[in-house]
Amino acid sequence: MEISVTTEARLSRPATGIVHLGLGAFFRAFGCVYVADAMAASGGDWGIVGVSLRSPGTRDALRGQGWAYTSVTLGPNGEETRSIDVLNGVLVAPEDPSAVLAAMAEPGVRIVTLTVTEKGYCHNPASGDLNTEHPDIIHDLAHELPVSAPGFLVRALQMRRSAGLAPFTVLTCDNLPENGKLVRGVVLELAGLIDSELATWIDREGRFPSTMVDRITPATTQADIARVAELTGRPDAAPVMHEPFAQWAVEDDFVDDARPDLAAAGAEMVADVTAHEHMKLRMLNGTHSALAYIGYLAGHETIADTVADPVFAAYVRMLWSEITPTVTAPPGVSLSAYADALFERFANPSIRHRTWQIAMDGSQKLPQRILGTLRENLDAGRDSPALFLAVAAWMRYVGGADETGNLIDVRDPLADRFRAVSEGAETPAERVEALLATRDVFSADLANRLRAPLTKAAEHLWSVGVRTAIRDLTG
Ligand code: CS2
Repeated sequence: MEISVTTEARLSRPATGIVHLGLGAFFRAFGCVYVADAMAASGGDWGIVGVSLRSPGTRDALRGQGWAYTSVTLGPNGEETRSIDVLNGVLVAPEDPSAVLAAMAEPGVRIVTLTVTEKGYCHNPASGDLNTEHPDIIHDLAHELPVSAPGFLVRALQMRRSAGLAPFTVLTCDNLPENGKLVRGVVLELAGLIDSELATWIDREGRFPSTMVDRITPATTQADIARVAELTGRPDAAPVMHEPFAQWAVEDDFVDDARPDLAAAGAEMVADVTAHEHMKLRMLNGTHSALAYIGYLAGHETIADTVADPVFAAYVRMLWSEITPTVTAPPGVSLSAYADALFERFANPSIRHRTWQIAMDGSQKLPQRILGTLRENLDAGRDSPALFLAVAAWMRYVGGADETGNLIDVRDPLADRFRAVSEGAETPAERVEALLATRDVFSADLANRLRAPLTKAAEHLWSVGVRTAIRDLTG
């Protein structure tokens, strides 16, 4: 009896329509939930095969539980759990890259979604172009079995073209501006270096809608795993913990219109996502990064702890006042209401989102989160002391030691370079000068314009410490 129930459940599973590259907690707390809701509302074969591009941890944790896992909504008044069962399997790319390509080349697969983080696109963060000196790209140009996300996209599209299939839609869900255009650019550039006819075909037939994704999802901890077992009465080796809020704005531009009914799941299907993206990247992610460096240096472990401190609450409000003049509100949105809602989200005490986690990969995040805003404010002659202080705090942070001399575990593709450069600088002004020379982050022209205000901010930060510097700013 039990066996036949299991068999029936297996037979009725939706077939795979999506391959997801970069199966971290965020996509399982976000995209998988939307796809589950879309299928519950309107059906369709949109089962997901997840791909881990590096390590087997997620696959190993989920395999024993039939790929299902618990999603936990952390509301201010308690937790709600839900079982998410849309994964049809998880592949680990370094173990078997051909299996990943074969999955992506399946005729039933119509969409490849991505959350590979900013650095996964192998682009130059300052220019957005493919970084052809990136070791993974050098590898992927020399071998047919890729290691990079752009490499997997290009080789799988090449297989589909040879098989006479339509391309899949590439749906990026990373926090990058005009993320569809960005991934399209790196894919076309890489394809062009491999086979120019392939690039022409992708250019003509491919679709790369941009998206704005939003749900705060801190990394799952051992304590979370224990808590979920307590809540549900079942062990789960890989639950995901997230806030109640979720927003997905998606450009409705898919190959053959083949997609799950995301609108039925609450996604906003729009013609142009730029306004949503700018608002979210600058107002949420920009302040998140600022609070991460500032909060970390002040000894705060999480974003919620940071904004519970009145000095820092005033600081984040000041950041929004500097950011909003550069943001055009999407239709029907009030930027001040959006900021108020963000403050509530940051303050949610159930979300233990570590400042250290958000501080990771600053070299890949700063350009779109903070530097674009600074550039526009400089152009318009508007001062941005709170944002300058945030960049100065990042400069302090990447030096690898906090204000009391404790070492910081800096995670960033450029961490070694930043540490070396910082150690060679004797004064804050020298540190600013040396870090501004990082062309992957600061264009030469922006570096020139930032030198004076950043030096001033850094000198003040170094001399009085982060808490006083913030207090001096916010009054
Ligand atoms: C955060 C984001 O880790 C980070 O850099 O700023 O992951 C943020 O939590 C999400 O973009 C919220 O949607």
